Amino acid sequence: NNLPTTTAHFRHVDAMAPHPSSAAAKLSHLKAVVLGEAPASGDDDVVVPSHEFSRQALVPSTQKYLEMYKASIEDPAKFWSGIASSEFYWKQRWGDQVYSENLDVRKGNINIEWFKSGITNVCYNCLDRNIDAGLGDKIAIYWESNEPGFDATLTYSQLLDRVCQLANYLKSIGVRKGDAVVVYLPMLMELPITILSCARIGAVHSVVFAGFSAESLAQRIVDCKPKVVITCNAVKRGPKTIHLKDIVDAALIESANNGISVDVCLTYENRSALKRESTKWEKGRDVWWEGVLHTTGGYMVYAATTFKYAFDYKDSDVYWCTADCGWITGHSYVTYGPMLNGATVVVFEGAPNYPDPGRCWDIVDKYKVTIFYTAPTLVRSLMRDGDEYVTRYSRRSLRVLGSIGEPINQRLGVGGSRCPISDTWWQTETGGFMITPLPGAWPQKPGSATFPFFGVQPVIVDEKGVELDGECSGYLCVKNSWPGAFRTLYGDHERYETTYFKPFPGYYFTGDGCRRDKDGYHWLTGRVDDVINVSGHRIGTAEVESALVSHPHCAEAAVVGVEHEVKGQSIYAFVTPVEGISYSDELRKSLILTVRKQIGAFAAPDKIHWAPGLPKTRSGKIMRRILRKIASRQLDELGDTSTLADPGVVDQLIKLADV
Ligand code: 6R9
Repeated sequence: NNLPTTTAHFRHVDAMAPHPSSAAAKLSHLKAVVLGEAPASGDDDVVVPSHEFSRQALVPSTQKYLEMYKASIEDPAKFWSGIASSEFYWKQRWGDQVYSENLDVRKGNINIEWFKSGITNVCYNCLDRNIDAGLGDKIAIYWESNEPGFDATLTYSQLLDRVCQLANYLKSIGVRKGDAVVVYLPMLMELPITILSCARIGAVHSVVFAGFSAESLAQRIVDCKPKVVITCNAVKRGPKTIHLKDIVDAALIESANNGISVDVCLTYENRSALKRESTKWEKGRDVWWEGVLHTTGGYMVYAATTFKYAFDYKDSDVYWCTADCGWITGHSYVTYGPMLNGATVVVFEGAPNYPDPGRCWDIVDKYKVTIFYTAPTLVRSLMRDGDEYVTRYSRRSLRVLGSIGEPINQRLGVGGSRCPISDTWWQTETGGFMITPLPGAWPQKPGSATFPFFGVQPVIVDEKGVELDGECSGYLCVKNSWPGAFRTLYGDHERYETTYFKPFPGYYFTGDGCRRDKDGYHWLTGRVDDVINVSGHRIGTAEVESALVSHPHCAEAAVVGVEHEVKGQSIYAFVTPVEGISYSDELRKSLILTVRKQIGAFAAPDKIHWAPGLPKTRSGKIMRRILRKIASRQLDELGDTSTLADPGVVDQLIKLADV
């Protein structure tokens, strides 16, 4: 019952309802073309793929999906080994068993293995294999700089040359298979080049999003003890120049203080942002980039296959994903997924609203982008600036849209626009899409990620871990393994088991809530744990709280997420100052600065709410449920406060809400 039922869906597919409806037609071009127009009503809005789209789609009907899905569940070994051997190069084939798994903590250690003892190289599969197949002169990357008018391209052959140079350099300074390389780069071509070079020589790349602070970077350096850190001297984002190398310098001092010194800091000269003459330099450690020249198998097969089907990829497509390679989306769907398919990828260095909010559509027209994959938060932020920035551009090349990162706001939902939208639900942990529309295969419902990808068996369980049937809502788990599944937490297998497999024995627990409707569509309802999703960036409440309490004037802090028009959620912090310190604007600013410094600007609280005390149970647990209600000003929905150690705390907090 978590699959499309034929009656409900074929009716719609066969009907091939004409759209958009007249109500929808009144809505703005922005909503219509970028992410579809707003649905008129609730769940039951069904958007049928156009006949034209379905006819050419890789999965052209619900029936075809059901056939393939059943094959993937009934015999996963056959399904995935078929794809792995027909579409990838393996130096050595895997052993007798395609996969083995234990996802049940009651039966021993958690263990997921796919294509065991197979030998392959994901970089070889991205580049050499495609070049051998005749794609050498195909554009691999369109690079668009921050400044309109500055751009560059690399063909697959040129990309391979650049990757080999860097891979050779890394080898020459002693980077070996299994060694870690920390990468702190913005969206230059050098970022995918670096990722692929590491993969080529078997080095583990730890890409740190270039928005993280020196302290966060230092922590990651200490964790993975790399021989080399790769960065660039500076980057421009919009009108601002950010001196990345200075941040790395500070991080290297900090990590050296913690006993980890790094031999080489390889620095790319990003001339349009800063000339090398003005770059601070530490002789002996710093080297200019020039002249210098997950487990792999399962991740590779999964990233490539999900990319192909969820975006209905064709050789002639030009693909643009707006994510930064510092996050998982940039790994699976800027670099590996598309390149394994030999796709042409746009890499954009700059900010989406620079020099004006039309930049994205300018890029779409300039490169004739056909598949555009982005986050609802970006669209919301651009929508504030009005339609004229959108309608100025034709956007005619677009054929498929994808969305990622958060439950897609109803108002931005699909509504019968020309392009199908893949609302892809997945996680860093899953490596690739898990629940996603296959455009062309079945009708969509705005706001729903629809049905599971091949080989994925999602289940919804209640708080006791009992699987629920039919229409229901509860905790989203997965019952089996899939090739892209993460195999452990680096260096901490115990935490891996505790966090993901112990909450509901027998299943992988996603941390998300989910509802299944009468037609079997899945609706993600957001995190049920202490994770806040700000502009698609996943932030743990504990991380922000510990940054706040490290401030000498902060006694206690509790952080919750509140709904935010553009960011999805924003960070709202309740702070109790230490005895004798009173609230002040200065303290507020300095607390925010502490978080920016320790984690990064994207994690800074939007609101500090002074709290003489926090609502706690008698056992001392902070009741976040109450804090969330206060933060979102739903004061009449506070619920039962009688179990609090001191119910008076709540009234105090309400009084201070607007101080
Ligand atoms: C790829 C990525 C994962 C969390 C996930 C969920 C939320 C992602 C979503 C979505 C609703 C979607 N999420 N996609 N919620 N609909 N289409 O974002 O990975 O940074 O690990 O975040 O994002 O809450 O659990 P990650």
